[in-house]
This record gives sequence, structure tokens and C-alpha cells, in this order.
Amino acid sequence: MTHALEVTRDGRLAGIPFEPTWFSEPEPRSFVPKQRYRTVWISDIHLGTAGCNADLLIDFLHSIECETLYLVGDIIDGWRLRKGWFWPASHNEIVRRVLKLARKGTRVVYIPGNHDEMMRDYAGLTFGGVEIALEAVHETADGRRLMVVHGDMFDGVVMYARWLAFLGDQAYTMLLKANQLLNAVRRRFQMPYWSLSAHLKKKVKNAVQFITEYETVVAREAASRGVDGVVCGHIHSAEIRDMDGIIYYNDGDWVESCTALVEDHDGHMHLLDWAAHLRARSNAQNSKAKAVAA
Ligand SMILES: [Mn+2]
Repeated sequence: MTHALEVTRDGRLAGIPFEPTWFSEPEPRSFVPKQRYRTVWISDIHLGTAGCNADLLIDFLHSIECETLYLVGDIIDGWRLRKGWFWPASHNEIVRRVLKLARKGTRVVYIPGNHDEMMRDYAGLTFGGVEIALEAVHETADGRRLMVVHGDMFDGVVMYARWLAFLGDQAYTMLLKANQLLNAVRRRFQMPYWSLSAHLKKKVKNAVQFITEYETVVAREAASRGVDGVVCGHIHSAEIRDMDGIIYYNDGDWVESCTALVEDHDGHMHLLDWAAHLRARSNAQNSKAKAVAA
């Protein structure tokens, strides 16, 4: 015999004691105070792919207000969409939120990247308050001029093994084990020793080297244009780095790192790591709930 669960008038399940942590739903969005920035840069969202961390981005977009929002390319992944349509409701919500910001007075500039290169045909036009441009020059509150580009024009090489750059200790230990196994098999077939780990480590070094070279090339181009710095995306690696007087800003991505670049009203710029921000916020909420329970 099964018991039907009874729901009380205030929506709780009858017989289950009130436990604050169970009910610590996130506060309704309208009550989360919005952080105001002068400028926000986001890129590499890859809408239309399962890799896009849409929920984190929706939360971010509901948590901020800004005078100017730059969408620095690879916003929609046209390459992937050509292979098959993937468009969950959350991806619509991102589009809706951006259009709403534009409607409420935020200047939105969309600079297409290589994955949404079909949008480059529309450079110079405005759709729903969103300006499309191949590149832009942004002037900060403290008077610096920054070139804003997606950045795909600077990489001659497509890097497939970038994840190797982020292999952790544990993965490295496993890798060494795999190397042992592989070579045991090779010995049985009387094949010479071949170091898988050394091979991969060389790739890792190449990956790190790629990022360094990319940053150098981008900064050199900015210097030749006579600007004070450059904001780009594309390589999914958030960074602020002084390259011999030219500041290189990379706003990261919403596939791996979930980061944004922001400018305060005094021209100070910094990176936001939204996954870390959410972890801190939920920890704070949990300890608040515990304090209430105690
Ligand atoms: Mn790209």
C-alpha cells in the first residue's frame, strides 16, 4: 500500500519537519542587488552547443547593470548549429536578457568571432538595439583607448590539445600509470620504450607556449595601432597582463571558465570568475541558514 504525500497549505510536505537548508532556495532575482559597472565584456558563449554554461550566464546577466556591454565574439556557434539544431530555452533567455538590457539603455556592441562569422556580413547594422561591428575602440573612464576584437585573426594555428595545459596532479599520476601499462604491452610485442607522458608533456608545453605567443602577437598589433591596450576572447583563457606597456585583456569564456571582464566607474578593470562567485554566494547562504537553524 502506498501513502499519498500530503501537502500543507503553505506548500510543505506534511510530516516532514521544517529544515531551513532544504528550503534555502535562491532569492528571487529581482531582490538580488545588481552590481553596476561602466563596461562589461563577455565572449565565447557558444550558444547552440551543449558546452555553453547557460545557467551561470543567465545568473550573471541578471546580477549586473552596465552602460556598455561588449559581446566579443563566438556568441552563437554557427559551426555547430549547421550540424544539427540545438537550442534549449535557456539559450533563448540569454538572448532575451541581452535585448532587454539594450532596451533599458545599455549600449550593446556585438563583435562577431569565427564561430559566428555569418554575423560579420551585418557589420554596421543595428538589430534590436544591438550594434554589430567588426571591431571597436573603447575609451575607459580614465582615458585609455582599448582595441576590442574577438582575436581569431591572430592565431594561425587551431589548438586542439589546450586542455592538456590544465592537467592536474591526479591526472598526471594516472597518466604515468597509463604510461607503465602501455610500455608493458609494447615490451610484450618487443617494441621500444615510448614515453606517453613525455609526449603529452611536450604537448602541454606547446599549449602554454601557444597562449604566450598569442598574447604577444595580439599586444604587438595593439601597439602598432597606437592604442593603450586590447580586449579579446577566442582562446578561452581569461587574463590581464601588461605586455611592455600594452595591457592585454582576455575576457575568457562561458564554456570552461565562466568569466567576464568589467570596468568600474573609475576606469579600473578586473576579471569576474562567476563559478567561484556562485560558490561563495551559496556558502554564505548555507551558513546563514545554519545560523537561523541554530
Ligand atoms: Mn573564437
